[in-house]
Amino acid sequence: MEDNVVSRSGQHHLPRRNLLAAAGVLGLTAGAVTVATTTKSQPARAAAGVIKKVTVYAEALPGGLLGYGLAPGTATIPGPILEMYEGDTLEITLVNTTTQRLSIHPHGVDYSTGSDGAPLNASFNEPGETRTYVWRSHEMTATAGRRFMPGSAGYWHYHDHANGTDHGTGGLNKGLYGALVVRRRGDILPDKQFTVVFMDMMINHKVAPDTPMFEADLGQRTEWIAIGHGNLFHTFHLHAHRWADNRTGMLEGPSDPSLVIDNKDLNPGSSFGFQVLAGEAVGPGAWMYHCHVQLHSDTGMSGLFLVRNADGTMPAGAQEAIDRFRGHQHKAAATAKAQAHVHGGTGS
Ligand SMILES: [Cu+2]
Repeated sequence: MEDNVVSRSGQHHLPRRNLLAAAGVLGLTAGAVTVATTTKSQPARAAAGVIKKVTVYAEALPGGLLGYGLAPGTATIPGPILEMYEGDTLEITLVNTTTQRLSIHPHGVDYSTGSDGAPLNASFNEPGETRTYVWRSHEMTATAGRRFMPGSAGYWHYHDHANGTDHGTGGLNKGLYGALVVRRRGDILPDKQFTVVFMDMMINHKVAPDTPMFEADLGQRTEWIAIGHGNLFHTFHLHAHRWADNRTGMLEGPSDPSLVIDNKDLNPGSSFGFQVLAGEAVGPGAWMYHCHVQLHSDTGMSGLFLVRNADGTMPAGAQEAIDRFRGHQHKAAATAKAQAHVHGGTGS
């Protein structure tokens, strides 16, 4: 009777004699489970992160545009690069100085519905309203079965999700977007950072030759954050530089299997980033970056990456190239376009 106890949970306990016989095996198993559990929770337990508070101002810009800035009167398109380390929390207090409903919605990080930035969750700023959004992040953790849950580190982005439509289409069209970088502790920090947003037929809301000219001295570590928005398919290409198609753009060792590329799809909502040493293996000069969809590059989706000499002086031929880009080249493109229209009109 005592040998066959039914517990409160309804499970039959083994008769004592069987229990004793099985004890050795059970003991080992239990031990193994304990070890596995310890291993699982030990290696990459998230460090206690810090809470970083940032105030972001959404402001009206000339031409009916909108932008985010870190101080009143400093809004830009794209907005400021927001950064955090895995495990940290970013508390974004968004001050809406405009007369329009808007929000801030992040990619890649952790947040509750209240910080979603979407009207679906009533998460937005009314005109003139100030609201705090909380973005959390986590480090990589080991899980059972020799697998890993990825951490939050990556080249992400943020944007409005409430202006114009419930998807923030109006906000994106007006310039409410920017880069969000989540770093892993120990990541190499860059000397310079560039945000490049391909959206519709524009780069950072500009068309060549008014697109940004990014500048660095030879050998400086430049970090590129590429973001896609809008309704068109794009491919990002950078002349004379190449990067590993992984989280950082750098190979982690001689057998790192990452593809090395110099062109990558940049479609709406996606983002990636990489670090390259300016002019590495090729030297200084005026290099181009552009969308590699030909129709797009021909009609204004290109810009310049000016790699100066290591001492900051202008390399030979660079100014001529810049002048060509700003004048002649795009005049020629415009002329070719006009001629194409003329030919089309004659029915040839
Ligand atoms: Cu394109």
